[in-house]
Amino acid sequence: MNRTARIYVAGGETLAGAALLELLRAAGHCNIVGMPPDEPDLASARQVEDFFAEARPEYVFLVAGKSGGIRLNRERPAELMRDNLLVAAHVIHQAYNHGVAKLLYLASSCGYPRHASQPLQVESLMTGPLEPTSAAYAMAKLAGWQLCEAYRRQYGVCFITAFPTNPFGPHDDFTPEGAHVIPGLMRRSHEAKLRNETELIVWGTGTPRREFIYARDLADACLFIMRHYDGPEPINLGGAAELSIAAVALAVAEVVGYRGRLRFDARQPDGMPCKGLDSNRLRELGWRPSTDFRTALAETYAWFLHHVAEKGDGPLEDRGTVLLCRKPGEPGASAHGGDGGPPGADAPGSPQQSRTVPFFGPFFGVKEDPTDVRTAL
Ligand code: GFB
Repeated sequence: MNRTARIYVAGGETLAGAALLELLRAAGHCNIVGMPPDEPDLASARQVEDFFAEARPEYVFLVAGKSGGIRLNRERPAELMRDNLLVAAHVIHQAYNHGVAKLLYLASSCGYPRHASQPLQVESLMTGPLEPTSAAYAMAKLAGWQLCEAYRRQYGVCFITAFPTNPFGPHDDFTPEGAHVIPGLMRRSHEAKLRNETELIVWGTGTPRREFIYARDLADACLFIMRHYDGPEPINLGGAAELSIAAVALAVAEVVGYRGRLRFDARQPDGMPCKGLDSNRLRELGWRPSTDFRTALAETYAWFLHHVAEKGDGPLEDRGTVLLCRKPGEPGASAHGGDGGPPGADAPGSPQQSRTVPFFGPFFGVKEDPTDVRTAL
C-alpha cells in the first residue's frame, strides 16, 4: 500500500475511523477517498455502488456500522444489527465488484461466545452462545466476518477480518444512551465533579473484566495488519490494558479529578464476564500497543473537555462552576450522584444490591479486584 494508493476508510466518522484517517494522513497517504462529510450512506446500496464506481478505492478499511455500549445494545438491538448487516453487505460486495486489492473488516470482541475460555482465541469463534446483551450486534459482526470469508473463498479476494478489543479515545460517543464504559463513566464523573456529588453510580458489580485499546493504537494495528497480514483466519487486536470495571471506574475518576465515592449497582447488567483477547499472533508479527492506559485516558479526557463539555449539551451546561467536593453529610452533599443507569432499571440502592468504594488515591498501583479494593481500606 504505497502513499499514493487510493484508500477508503468506510466509517470515517467513527472512533476507529477518525483515528485511522488521522494516522493515514500523518503517514503521508495523500489519496484518501470518501472522507467525511463526503462519505456515502453505507446503508444505501445505490450510494455505495455509485461511490465505489466513482472513487475506485484500492484499499478499504471497513470500520463502519453503528455501535454502542451495553445500554444501546439492550435498547436498540434491531437497529444495530440491521445497520451493521447492511453496511457489511454493501461495502464488501462493492469492494469485490470494483476490484479492491485488499479489505480489512473490523469485527468486535463481543462476537466471542460468552463462556469461551480466556484469553479469547480465534478458534473459539462460533463455538457457543453469545452474550445476550449484545447478541444482535455481535451476530451482525460475525456475519460480516463470514461474508469476507465467503467472498475470499468464492472469488479469491484478499479480504481479512480483525477482532479488536474494546476501543476508546477521542471522537468516542459520550452520550448517556450510546457510551461504552469509559466515555460513559468519564462524562458522568465529570458531571458529578461539577455538581459536587458525593457518590457516583457505576453500573453492575464492578467485577467484569475488559481489555481496552486506545483508538490511536487500534488505528496503528489496523494499518499494520493491512500491510503485514493476509491470512484467512481472523486476527485479534488486543490492547495495553486488561482490568476490572471497578479498576476502570477508579482510573477514570482519578483522571477526571472526581473525589467522591463509587457505588456499584449490581442490578444493572454486567454483560460478558471477561473479554481479554489472545493477541499472540499480532505480537508475533511484531505489533504492540504503544500508549499506556493512563496517558490514553488523560488524552481522551482532554478531548472530551474541549469537544463535548465546552459545547454545553445537556447536563454539562453547568461546566463553568467547578465546585469543591464536600464530604458526605456536609451541607450540599447529595445522597447519590450520577444518573441511575439504563432505563427500566430500579433506582440504585439497597444495601444487598449495591456497595460503595471510596476513592482513595492514585489508581495505578492499587489492586484491581474490587473486593481487594474494599478490604484494603
Ligand atoms: O462498555 P460497555 O457498555 O459494554 O460496558 P460491554 C462494560 C461494563 O461496564 C459493563 C459497566 O459491565 C457495564 O455494566 N459499566 C459501569 C458501564 N458503568 C458504566 C457506564 O456508565 N456506562 C457503560 N456503558 N457501562 C459492549 C457491547 O459490551 O462491547 C457492544 O455491548 C460492543 O456490542 C462493545 O461490542 C465493544 O463491553 O459489556
